[in-house]
Amino acid sequence: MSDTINWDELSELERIKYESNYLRGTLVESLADPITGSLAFADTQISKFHGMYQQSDRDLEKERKRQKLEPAYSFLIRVRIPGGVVTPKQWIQMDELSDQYANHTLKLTTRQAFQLHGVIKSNLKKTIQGINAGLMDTIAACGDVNRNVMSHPNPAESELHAEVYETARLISEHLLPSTTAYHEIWLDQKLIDDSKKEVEPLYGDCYLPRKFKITVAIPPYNDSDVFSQDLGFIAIVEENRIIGYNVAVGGGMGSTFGMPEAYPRLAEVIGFCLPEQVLRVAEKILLVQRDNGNRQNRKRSRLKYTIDDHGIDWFKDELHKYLGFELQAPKPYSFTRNGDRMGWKKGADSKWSLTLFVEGGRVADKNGFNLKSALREIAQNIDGKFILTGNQNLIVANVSADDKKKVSVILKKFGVLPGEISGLRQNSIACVALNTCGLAFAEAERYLPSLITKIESILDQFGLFKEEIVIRMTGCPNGCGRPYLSEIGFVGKSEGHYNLYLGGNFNGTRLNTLYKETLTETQILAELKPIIADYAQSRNDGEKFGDFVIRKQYVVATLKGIDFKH
Ligand code: SRM
Ligand code: SF4
Repeated sequence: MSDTINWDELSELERIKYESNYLRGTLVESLADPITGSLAFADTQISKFHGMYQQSDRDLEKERKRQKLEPAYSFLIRVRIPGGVVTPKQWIQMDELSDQYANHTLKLTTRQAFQLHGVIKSNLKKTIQGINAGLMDTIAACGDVNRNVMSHPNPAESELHAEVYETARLISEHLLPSTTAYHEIWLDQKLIDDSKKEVEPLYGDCYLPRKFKITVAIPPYNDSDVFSQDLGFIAIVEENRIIGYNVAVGGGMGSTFGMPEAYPRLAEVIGFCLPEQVLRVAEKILLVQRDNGNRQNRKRSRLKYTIDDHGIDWFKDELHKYLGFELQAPKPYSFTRNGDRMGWKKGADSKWSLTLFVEGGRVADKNGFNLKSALREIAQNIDGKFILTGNQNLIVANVSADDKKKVSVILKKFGVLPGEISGLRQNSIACVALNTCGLAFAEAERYLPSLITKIESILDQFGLFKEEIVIRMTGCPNGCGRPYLSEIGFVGKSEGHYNLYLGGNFNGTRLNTLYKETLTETQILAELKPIIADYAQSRNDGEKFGDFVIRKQYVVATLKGIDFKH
């Protein structure tokens, strides 16, 4: 078959995938090479499908170069956790692995997964084995496959929420690659003798053209930003029963400065399917993308571009052919918000859950705020669930009334006092950026908290400290913190400089618009202050900040991804 492919026309990654023998590459040899802390180039690409990225400490970049040393290589490991739900035992396992092999922190990601940072090559296998010993895995957490499937984060909230979570879990299992390379390389399990006989029935030998992302939402909560995903299922509830799902396709946040053809785009609702059709619909949408996505240019290879290049009607026709039936017309639905609802809540089964704000998703012990120790002690002492949200926060769920008191006591003991934060901070997301992300132009996770403190003091002056406003920052335009769906968005341009975007809405159904470019902190604060003052004075009753800036014409609403400007 390789004779019939003109590799020169395709992106380099296509050949690497094809020649990898179903994701084996030369990973075993790369791992065994003692000379370097890195992997061979092709293996850096293949290892993504196994849930890891090779990185280097960017804080040390210049000094290492000066000393003529290779970069300080280490790896991030991403754990696949459909719907973000783990047991206390699994939490403890991750906590221990972070201390044993990583940088003593846990990162809760914007896709309800764990990341470990700073794992050196010689510890990769032990870490992956530790994760698997905790009955978790890292398969397909990265790479050109379907990634961790998200869902509304609290199955304990009601039976409907449990059903939505189960749907997400089943989709994730259904779309896993079938190669046994992962088990062979990391777990020393030789599952079949002749790997050449192996096939990937869904993915084929070149996998997808690019990453693929799915969520399952349950209105009115858009807490996994359904319109930012390649594929979103929106639960339709009638008489307290999920009668099916609206199907939304073609969302994505990634964009590139100076490339107008690479833009964020919101998913479009194309129809409705029954609960029993969900797996087939997910699979066939993935296959339409597998067979038609752009394999030449990775900047244009997500489903959103396949749809924009061919048209949504073509996409629907093609999907219906793959499905062998037509989706029904979409049903009405409405979202009210896209962030998390903080604090204690009682579930349908009379158990309690606490949604805790985790700044930047980083679970650490720092400056007397010992969140990591607190959560470890909670996991050791309560019988519940830990649920990672799509906004980098954490829900301690399924807690009995007695344990509820215990949780509060433990949090206080470790200096974690939920509830004392502003509405702005509660609704903040910052991507990782420096020092680990190789693509960052500027800080995000390490900087946003202090910027928020300064914006808070402006909000406080105008009596808006508790006002919920969605604010997001990323260190580059790739969009990992979904900045283009925020009411106030910052995207890093260079060290200390950010583009400022305004006018997304509170329920995550509108892209924001570039307001000012390449601002320093002083300029950001100077730009925001008069707008906040105006908002305090002349907003309508209940009017959210993102809607206000559009009504007052600070920016014009972005109606289509293709019209988005950097
Ligand atoms: Fe992301 C690449 C971190 C969610 C769009 N993302 C990266 C890498 C792996 C950098 C790299 O390729 O070398 C970052 C690693 C940084 C680090 O040191 O940890 C990275 N992305 C993250 C996380 C950890 C951000 C966070 O702070 O939570 C999120 C992990 C999610 C997970 O558990 O799977 C994360 N990334 C997202 C999202 C949000 C989402 O999925 O809901 C997006 C936007 C949605 C989308 O995909 O369109 C996103 N990441 C990207 C892109 C741009 C993709 C594109 O279509 O252009 C890249 C770059 C790429 O793929 O070339 C990227
Ligand atoms: Fe890195 Fe950019 Fe993603 Fe932030 S948005 S984690 S800087 S790739």
